Amino acid sequence: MKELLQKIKAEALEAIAAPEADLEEIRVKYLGKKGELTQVLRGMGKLTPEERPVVGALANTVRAEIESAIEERSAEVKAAARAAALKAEKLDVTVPGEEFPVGHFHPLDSVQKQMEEIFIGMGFQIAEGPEVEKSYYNFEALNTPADHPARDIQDTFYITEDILLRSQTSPVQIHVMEEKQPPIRVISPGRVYRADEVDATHSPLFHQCEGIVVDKGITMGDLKGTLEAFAKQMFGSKTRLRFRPHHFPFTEPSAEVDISCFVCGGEGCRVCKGEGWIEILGAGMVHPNVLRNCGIDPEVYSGFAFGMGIERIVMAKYNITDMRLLYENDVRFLKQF
Ligand code: 2NM
Repeated sequence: MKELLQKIKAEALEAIAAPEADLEEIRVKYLGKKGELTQVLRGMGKLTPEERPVVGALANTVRAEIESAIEERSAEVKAAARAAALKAEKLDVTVPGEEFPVGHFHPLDSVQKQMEEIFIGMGFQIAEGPEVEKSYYNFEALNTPADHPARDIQDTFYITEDILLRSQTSPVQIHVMEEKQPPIRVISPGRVYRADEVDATHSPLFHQCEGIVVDKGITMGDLKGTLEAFAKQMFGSKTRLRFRPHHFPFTEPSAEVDISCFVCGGEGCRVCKGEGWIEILGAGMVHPNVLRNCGIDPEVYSGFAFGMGIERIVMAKYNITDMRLLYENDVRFLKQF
């Protein structure tokens, strides 16, 4: 019987050591309820009382040896599998990442946003309105009757005789004033249209940001202070303003406003074309007729208004000499801003 046990042990250990060993199958085959070792133990009844403990002890040793061999091999197999998995999943964290292209705002949008933030910081609200307007809101309410010469340079696209594409964003402000009494502090950025030929400085579609403040006791001083605060934030803290008398039908008095050149500081350079100044906006005190048209009493309230072209500011800021570049959406151009 001892020889049988030794034979079982030798076979089992050999099977366990085999390269493709199925350890569970081996365990069942040798140690299971119907396994070879169990069969031997069952036959122990036939042994003499002297032999029994000796064979029993040997059987236990053989069982323990097979068990530990299985365990050892099983640990080896697991470790090998893990090592293989780690090798297969190896991640080289030093490999440079794949570039993920991220877009950014168009310069017209980023400048408009910057303007909005500056005016919001001064207590203004953003007002929006339709691009298709009644002629009344684009012209008549703004003290610009049909025979007014200002209509020529503001010529726009007509949908019908009295519905048109707005040539300025002031109609938005007319709506605001019609709907609420002062205090009013709004800006209206957005698209506007004019019947202009395309060239380096003109486009039938462009962008404006207009603003209006109406309250008791608003003066030209408030206009200058507000625009100066805007210009210093937009173009730099050393920026100075210059007001030149002008005419707009919807403001009285009116002015064109220049900023000191943000490149040369006023010395004269390529950007300001040697002038030292760059024209950026129009402004004035809201005409009493305009206030009256909106149901606001000019004897009680006064206001200032201003308007600027966003393209013009983008072009000055980035030294762009052809406005068409802003609409062509050539990525090689847009990438630069
Ligand atoms: C400008 C220049 C001056 C303006 C006037 C108004 C309103 F609605 F109050 F009448 N809004 N915007 C205005 C004034 C616009 O653009 C060059």
